[in-house]
Amino acid sequence: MSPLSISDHPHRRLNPLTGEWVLNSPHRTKRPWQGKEESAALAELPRYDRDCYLCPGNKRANGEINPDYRNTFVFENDFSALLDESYEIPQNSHPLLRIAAPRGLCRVVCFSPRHDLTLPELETDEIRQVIDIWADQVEELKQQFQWVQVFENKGALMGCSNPHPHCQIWAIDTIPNEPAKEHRSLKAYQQQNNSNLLIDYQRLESEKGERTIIENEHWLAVVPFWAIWPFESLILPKRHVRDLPELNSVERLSLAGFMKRLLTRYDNLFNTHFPYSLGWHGAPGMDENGDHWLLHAHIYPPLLRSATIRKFMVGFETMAEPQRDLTPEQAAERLRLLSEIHFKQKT
Ligand code: H2U
Ligand code: ZN
Repeated sequence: MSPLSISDHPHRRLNPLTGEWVLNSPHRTKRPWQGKEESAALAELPRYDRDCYLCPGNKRANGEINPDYRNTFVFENDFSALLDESYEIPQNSHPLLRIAAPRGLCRVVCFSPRHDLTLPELETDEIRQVIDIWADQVEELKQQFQWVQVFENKGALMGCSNPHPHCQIWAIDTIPNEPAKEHRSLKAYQQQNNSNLLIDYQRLESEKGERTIIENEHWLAVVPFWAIWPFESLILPKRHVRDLPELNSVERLSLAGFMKRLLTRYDNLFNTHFPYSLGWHGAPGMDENGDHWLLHAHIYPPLLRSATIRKFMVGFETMAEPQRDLTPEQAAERLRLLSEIHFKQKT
């Protein structure tokens, strides 16, 4: 038997946050590519779009008029997926037909009045204001709800309906599937090792460097060892910060510049506004002790080879387990080699 090489041989990697495996097939990257590689034409967007329901002064679907906001703007989602109402669960339902009735609420956060800018194109102090809003919202909603999910769904490929820079916040009085898996794993690791899983992981990656995309005094961005999406990444703080509100002002400003650099690299990879789902995870609300948590952001971008060629989660992946060809180390290296000057500024 020859020794396994993780850059050449098929192998599985374990995600310690979820307890799930991902199949890596690095030998397949050597196969010829016969698909199309075209770059997507970028739409020229106006600074203000009178048909946009997020632009300042415009009317939303429910008839409300947005204020003439100058920085950020938060409103209750007019089509909230969750409602802040309680319902009585019908008794004696069949155990195979279980239901629950979560209480919650949904908000939308506009990052900027400018319709034509994306997060990495904002100034650092504008991104800092977005971070403050995230932290304030989490702080407020954690008083009432167990889980507050801040997420940005960016790009038509991700099903985002509007290019106006915005994110969503959903608060729910239960811990949903993904954070629940992390919650269990982080807690078990803390109990077994008397140490924090993500702090240990951050230190390990910082030392190794092979999966690091960028790093500064307060933050680290890596393509995680167990990444599923081709250019997936994880943003980790270097201090034991449990959730967004705990970030101090130096860390917030540092994060703003850090996110600008990181997201600019993503855009420069295929000269496009790189689509993704980005979301923050941190200690749950209510009376949980959250010491086993470390605040982090997951970035899940679907693109694989160009602005138009995406990875599909189909076949073996939906039927068995996720699989990737490009290794996390190769993905990190590609992101590391890119410029931090946004491609739109160059042209
Ligand atoms: P996405 O484009 O990221 O899906 O989100 C836009 C959100 O904005 C979506 O959840 C809400 C939708 O419900 N929305 C309003 O609250 N008011 C509107 O007038 C249109 C869209
Ligand atoms: Zn707009």
